[in-house]
Amino acid sequence: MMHCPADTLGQHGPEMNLSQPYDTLWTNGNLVTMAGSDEYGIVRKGAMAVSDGRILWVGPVGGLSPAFISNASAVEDLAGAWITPGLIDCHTHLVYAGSRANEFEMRIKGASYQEIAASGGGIVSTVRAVRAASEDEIYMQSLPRLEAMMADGVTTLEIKSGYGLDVPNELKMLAVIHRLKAETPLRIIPTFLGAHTVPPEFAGRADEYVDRVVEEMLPVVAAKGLARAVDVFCEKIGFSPAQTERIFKAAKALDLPIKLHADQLSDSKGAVLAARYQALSVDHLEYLDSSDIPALARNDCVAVLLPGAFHYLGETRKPPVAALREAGVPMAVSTDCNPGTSPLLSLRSAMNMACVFFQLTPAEALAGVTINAAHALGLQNEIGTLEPGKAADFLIWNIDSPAELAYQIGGNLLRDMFINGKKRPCSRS
Ligand code: DI6
Ligand code: FE
Repeated sequence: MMHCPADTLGQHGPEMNLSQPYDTLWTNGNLVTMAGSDEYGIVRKGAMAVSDGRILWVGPVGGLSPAFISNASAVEDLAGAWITPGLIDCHTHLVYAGSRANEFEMRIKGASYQEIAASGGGIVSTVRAVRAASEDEIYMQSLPRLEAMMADGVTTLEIKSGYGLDVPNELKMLAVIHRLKAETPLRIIPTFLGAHTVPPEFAGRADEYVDRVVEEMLPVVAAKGLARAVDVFCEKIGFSPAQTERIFKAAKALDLPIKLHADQLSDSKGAVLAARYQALSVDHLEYLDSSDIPALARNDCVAVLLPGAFHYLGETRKPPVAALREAGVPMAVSTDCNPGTSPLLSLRSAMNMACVFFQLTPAEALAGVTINAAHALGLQNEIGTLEPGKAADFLIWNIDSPAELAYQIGGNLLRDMFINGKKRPCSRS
């Protein structure tokens, strides 16, 4: 469920002096704060004050004093438009080279994802493409994907490495991720996924590859400060729980938080293992056993649902959403944008799929791409709600109710995007 702090509407952060001049007062908006007592935290006829890129005050227009209004350098009338926090895509593999459309054709003709992986395709075919491409080429191929994400309202994007699988190529991927971070307005969070699959040169020697990840790759990535978290693909076609645990121990020793691709294609007990290591999130979870859910709840671990991969692989087994809800485990929703199992460039479409396939409510889907996605990145105090003290990342939509964000598939619903209080172009042109 949503993580709602105490109702802060109409209040301000303790360090903020409301009698000072400030940048902008947005008035007459329908604010979907995602914090507060109802599921959307709606403030109708609301106002939001923004200064120095941060939210200063949020509340009903009626609560504004004349002095506070006159301290604004600019007053913007929203004329009843709907405003939400910026959307957060907390699990993507958006940086890669090439395409796997050929594998899509093979799967439609009957081959399974596991069969394709076993015969030298799958993740390894993207590894070949990434190793053969220059940093510039990977950047130029990844940028339009990032622009498509933005056009749908994404202001924060996690991007994983994991198609390089040796020191120079993992560093090349991380360099592309950092360049996207430097050269676009998006808030980009890099994750190191050196243990995505066993590379061809280590075929049959997975443990030796794990040695390489632990002894060579992780120390370099940590020393250079290139990743905010470490992820592993814990699966029969990826790494065993024992191998995963070795990587978790090494990451913890370097003070890097962990995440896990867990229990997607089989019940490998990855999620409970990750919870024991206080993972920020466990992602996928189609095969998560209900008896493992209390461990997630106890360890404040977010369940990230990836309905794009479920759809694309034609899966039938669903994550135990009702039991996760019942246990109060926060659920996030993400595209899992990747070239093999989820070439999905619309976070709103992922929201729609989470509702249709996994029975999330539209409000839960929105929490899944705002506050709960922030939580899955460890950024719940910085972004994810419209609350005083948080970064002023917000969206103005052409909608008549917040449920429309999950209801409509495609279309241009976004009117304007603000990141750190600054207006950002959000069209693809
Ligand atoms: N996320 C992943 O990392 C793998 N599956 C998933 O949902 C596979 C990505 C790929 O096939 O390239
Ligand atoms: Fe993934």
